[in-house]
Amino acid sequence: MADRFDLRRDIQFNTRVTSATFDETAHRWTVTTDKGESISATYCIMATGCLSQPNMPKFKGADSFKGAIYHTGNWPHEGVDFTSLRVGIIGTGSSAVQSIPEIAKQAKHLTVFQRTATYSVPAVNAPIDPELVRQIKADYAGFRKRNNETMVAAYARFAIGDKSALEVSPEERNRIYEEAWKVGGIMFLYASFTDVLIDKAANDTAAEFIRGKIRSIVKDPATAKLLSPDTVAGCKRLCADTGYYETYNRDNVKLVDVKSAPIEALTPTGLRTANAEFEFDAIVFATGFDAMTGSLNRIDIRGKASLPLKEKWEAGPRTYLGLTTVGFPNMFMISGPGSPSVLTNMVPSIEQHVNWIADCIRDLRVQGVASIEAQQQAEDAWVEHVNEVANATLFPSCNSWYLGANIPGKPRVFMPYLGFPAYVEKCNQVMAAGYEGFALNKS
Ligand code: NA7
Repeated sequence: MADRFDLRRDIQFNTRVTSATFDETAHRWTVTTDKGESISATYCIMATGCLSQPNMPKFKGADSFKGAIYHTGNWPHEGVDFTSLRVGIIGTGSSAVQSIPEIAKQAKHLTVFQRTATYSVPAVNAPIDPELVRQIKADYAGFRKRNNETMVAAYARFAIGDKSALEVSPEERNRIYEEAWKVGGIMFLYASFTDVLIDKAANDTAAEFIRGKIRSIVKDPATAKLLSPDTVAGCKRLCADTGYYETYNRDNVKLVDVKSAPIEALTPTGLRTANAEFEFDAIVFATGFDAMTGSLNRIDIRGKASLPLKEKWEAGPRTYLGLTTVGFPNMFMISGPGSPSVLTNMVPSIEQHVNWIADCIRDLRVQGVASIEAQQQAEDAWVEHVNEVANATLFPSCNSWYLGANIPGKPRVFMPYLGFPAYVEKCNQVMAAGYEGFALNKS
């Protein structure tokens, strides 16, 4: 791809950006790197990722463990061989449910430390049926257009439901869930019915369906019970797995509840919970990310009056459209907080941002605009709107990373914006109206 589009000349590898500072007189950004370079640019586009800053819990004795430590978000490129090792894994989110079945196949023994049970549906990963590929390729543009009209900009492998989960008979509901389960993928929650993520009673039907599946798959009733969540399904990101629940039927896998007896410390030979000691050769942290703001806050970004972004966002991120933030002219974010980002299929979301920003920069050049900056009123209204939409759903009802609730001390703010089509329309309107809500500085 890089060669085909002749991109290599614009890429500098193995470089960490350490700071980005806006010069109000020159209307330019100065970016410094860990290689000691200083680069001047008119625009600064932060394409730093929503889930790229790993979260490593600060356990006591963290450095004392003599074995190998891995984080699922920093996996060694050369791979890891767990053959004949005793392995512990912390966490049961998406990264864990994908790793656990694979590690269990290799390891001598695998202990899973679960704090909060997760809902997972079968991923049903498989080669795509050639006939489906042919159909998709016959109408790529139509395929993408149809997907982009769904709330999450994704393809559902089954007909998208247009009914409430509560308006159909229990038999019909079960049939629809069963079909979505068989087909696979997380559209199980987004597309089976209209209200699973809005109405608690509707959500309960999906939650109970998944719990039923857990009970039917996991042979040991105590393990099945511990694996069964009692929270809102999909409030924390729904997981998709390949043989996750089945893995607990293996003799070499054990599930340990660390909600009732939390992990207290790492030790030279393993780890200690409030009521037991465990010995391991390797420990895998599947403990997630400082999502959406972590990778931005890691860089010393300073806008007008040298205000650090981190300070501006002390009480939570504030943006206009998730693309820009007041006080930081000519800085754009790709899939920033306040944009649909992680609640969509990321590829169309990122493409929409890239296209919008590219068109915006073209317009600014044509019009001789030196800098663009979101206006306070527009930002405040957008933040309020993002919250209003989220509060009409079940999403704010649990301690998810969408809310920053997985990181101690992080402000509790629902970060992504729900609803891709409405968002795209809003961005297009803003542009068509001559960048409504932005101040364009010509000097
Ligand atoms: P997640 O979904 O944030 O999962 C992290 C897991 O780690 C989750 O089960 C946490 O339990 C657990 N965790 C975190 N800290 C601890 C401590 N201190 N003790 C015990 N357990 C802990 O991250 P993933 O990498 O799996 O997935 C991130 C996204 O990537 C995913 O949502 C998809 O969008 C793709 P908790 O639930 O907080 O009790």
